[in-house]
Amino acid sequence: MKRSLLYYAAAAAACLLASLANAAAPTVRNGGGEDIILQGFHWNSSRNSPQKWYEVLTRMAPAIGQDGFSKIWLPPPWTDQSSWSDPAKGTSGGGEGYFWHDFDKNSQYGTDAQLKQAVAALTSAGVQAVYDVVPNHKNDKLPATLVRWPRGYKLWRDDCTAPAQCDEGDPFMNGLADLNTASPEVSPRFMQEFRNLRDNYAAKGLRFDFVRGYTPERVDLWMKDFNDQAFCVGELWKSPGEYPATDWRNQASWQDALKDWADRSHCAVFDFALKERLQNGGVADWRHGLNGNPEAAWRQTAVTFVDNHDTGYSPGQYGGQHHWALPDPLRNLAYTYILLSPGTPTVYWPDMYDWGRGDLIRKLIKLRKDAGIKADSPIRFQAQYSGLVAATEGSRQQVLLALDSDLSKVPEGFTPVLDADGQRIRVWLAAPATPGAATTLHCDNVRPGPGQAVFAVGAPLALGAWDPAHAIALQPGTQNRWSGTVSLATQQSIEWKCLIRSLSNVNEVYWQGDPNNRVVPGATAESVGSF
Ligand code: 7SA
Ligand code: CA
Repeated sequence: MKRSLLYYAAAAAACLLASLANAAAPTVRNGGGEDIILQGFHWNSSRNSPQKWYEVLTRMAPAIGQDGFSKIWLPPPWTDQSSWSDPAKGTSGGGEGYFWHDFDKNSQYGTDAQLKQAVAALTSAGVQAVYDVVPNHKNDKLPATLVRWPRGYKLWRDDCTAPAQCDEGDPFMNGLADLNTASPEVSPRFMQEFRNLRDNYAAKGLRFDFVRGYTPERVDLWMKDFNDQAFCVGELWKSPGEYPATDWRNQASWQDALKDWADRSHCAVFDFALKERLQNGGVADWRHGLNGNPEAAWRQTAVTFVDNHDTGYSPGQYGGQHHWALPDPLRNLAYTYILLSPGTPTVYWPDMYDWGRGDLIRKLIKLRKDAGIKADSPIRFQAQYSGLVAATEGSRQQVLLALDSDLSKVPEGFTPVLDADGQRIRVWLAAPATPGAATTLHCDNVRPGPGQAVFAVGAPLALGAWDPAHAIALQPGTQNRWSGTVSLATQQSIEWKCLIRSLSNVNEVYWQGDPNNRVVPGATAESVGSF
């Protein structure tokens, strides 16, 4: 049968649409990778007085926009009239939104009308609203009108003979407040409320609380209904040791568990792998966050932060919760790192507007935006230096940062742009680097003495910028040849030399004679120098 021309045109159009749809379907709903997020509250914001918190947000909206934030993470909008006290710790609280009992938006943060006013002011300042939502549990002790789930019919976790039948994840505390998110009554009711936030409260994204308490697939289902392209981020705060011994994640890294959740939910995820390194590692170990992963597909899922309303201090009552606070001397370094590296950075309200770090953070936000740093930007760490030395490839500029580092020489072409905290923070800019190529360097005819070894030193940062103390160590081969492979920027001629250097004294150095060795990385895969 002869097919009409129309048939083939229609088929081609269908293919094109399918490919466009595919292209449009996000691998991860991270907002496009250029966001800078402000956490728009702290632990005591619901107790703010005399102004209600939503009034503070309305007043601050223009400044928040001018400071360069593209999104604001708002507290849970649902009414929470709970109150609790912990005599052992001498603390009390409630009303922060995480033990809500109804979808009513008149909360401790302000009235429904004040919420709409705040979001309107933020939207006109160019700041999109991301709402914190808490589907894992609700306070069933208080009467509700908009959400009525009577006990029974497997709507609650504790409604089942085997609670696991009515819960897709962990319980919050003893689980008595946990909802059965898989129930055909519960899941659609949340979809309806998320659409309400989208249509009537300008919700452009959602922050999912306590995602350990339900499945990532549930979050994906809700996001497909809310807006398949919109930003979402999950709070998966669960150390490997908290998974059952039989669960693969018990033996995996924080990064692996976070990436698994992001892959299954197609949402971004707070970078608790970085937070764990900030807390327990040295500055050099900060490279091991999800945002510093060698793969762009991993980096782009990370939403980085220094502290939040749980981990950090908060102005006011008891100083907030401070479960896992980063000590003050490291905070400016940590903000420099997250704002000048991949992932989507989040700034904690008090650091910006209460504790005087705003000027530095504004400078860092401007540097990030001018350089064109995005969630999936490449980043190269130079481990031969102390502290953290990293070069982030923005689309417009290369940003070199040195934190608590002994880096002393920088290559030509790098312009210093920031020097803070008594030289603990240094930042340079350079033209975008060309892609790197693995290049093997050989040094021939070398006879290092006892306690000596052979190194390669040269103009690029990766070869120590001609500083013997940060040259690259080579490995011994055969016939007095020592070799090493390093990634070097292509499309340019690079000069380098062989060195014999004492292992115990970086100043005891024997240089290869002139001329310098030359190589054009990418054009040739190796280069030989000889003593
Ligand atoms: O310890 C910190 C870290 O140290 C590091 O060295 C460790 C880390 O692993 C380690 O390497 O992190 C651990 O500790 C974290 C903090 O507890 C854990 C983390 O998994 C664990 O590894 O994080 C969990 O707790 C956070 C607060 C959660 C995380 O998702 C979760 O993983 N954060 C979010 C969740 C909630 C709850 O929605 C919010 O909690 C956070 O703001 C939000 O960001 O059920 C009825 C009921 C009974 O079950 C109880 O017995 C009864 O007492 C009700 C009553 N519970 C009350 C609580 O006792 C009271 O504290 C409840 C109604 O109100 C309060 O609960 C607060 C909670 O304290 C507060 O943090 C809740 C509701 O108001 O709001 C907040
Ligand atoms: Ca649960």
